[in-house]
Amino acid sequence: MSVVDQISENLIKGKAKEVKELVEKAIQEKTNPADILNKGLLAGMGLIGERFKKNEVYVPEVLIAARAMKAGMEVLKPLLASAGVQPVGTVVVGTVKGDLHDIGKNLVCMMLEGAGFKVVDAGINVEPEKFVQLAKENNAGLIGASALLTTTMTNMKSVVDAVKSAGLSGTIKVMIGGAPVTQAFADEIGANGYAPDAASAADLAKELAGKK
Ligand code: B1M
Repeated sequence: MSVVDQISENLIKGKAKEVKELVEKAIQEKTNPADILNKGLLAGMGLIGERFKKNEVYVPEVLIAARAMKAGMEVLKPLLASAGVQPVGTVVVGTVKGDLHDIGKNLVCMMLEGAGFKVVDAGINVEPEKFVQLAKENNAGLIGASALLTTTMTNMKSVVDAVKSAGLSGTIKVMIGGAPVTQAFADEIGANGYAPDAASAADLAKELAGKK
């Protein structure tokens, strides 16, 4: 089995130490950094995402796999920049104003990173204008808003409106998700997309970024 396949396999099993060592080995063997990323780390994370969508694995397995991916990324990141490997896109992710739930939002961040995005984590209780400010500062084409309360999901419309008010509807797309959120709600508030879970959020982000 090639070293990139071993990286992918160990990532799926959540073996952070092994993934880090295998990435180091691949670098020593002069494997192309883009292959280590795409065929090793991202391929493994993609498979975990597929299994998560099918309920074959659950939140803990995804978190452990994401930790393994981070261990590999720490070694690989400096090489990616010098090899000219660009992220798929940049996305600002946060939980909307008034809402402190962040477990789902953090999962979404991890799956987006696993899909090759640069993720700017805005945190929780994020003001609509803050989403826009961070998107502008980081040249992000996407905002991801999460809400877990029926009382705060209405603040997602304020995020869509803040993007509009800044005159950026053409350049910044807004995707939403969270337990009480539905596609019908996304359509109603004029969001660009809705995803029911973290793995689907990564698929949707790629679609919205024109990478799928
Ligand atoms: Co809260 N809480 N909570 N809570 N809490 C819920 C959401 C609730 C359903 C519990 C209940 O009553 N049965 C209820 C909401 C009711 C409603 O609005 N209809 C509720 C309530 C009422 C409250 C408080 C108001 C309680 C109180 O103080 N009286 C309070 C509100 C605080 C606030 O936010 N202002 C509150 C507080 C808390 C804790 C702080 C104690 C804690 C949060 C800890 C934390 O996040 N760090 C908490 C928790 C843990 C929950 C439950 C138990 C679990 C939520 C969770 O993390 N799920 C929840 C009940 C439940 O769901 N069983 C509940 C796991 C997570 C992986 O799933 O976040 O849905 P989820 O994310 C999924 C998808 O939704 C999707 O992908 C994720 C993974 O696949 N997704 C996206 C999420 N964001 C996305 C964004 C996307 C795309 C997909 O694109 C951008």
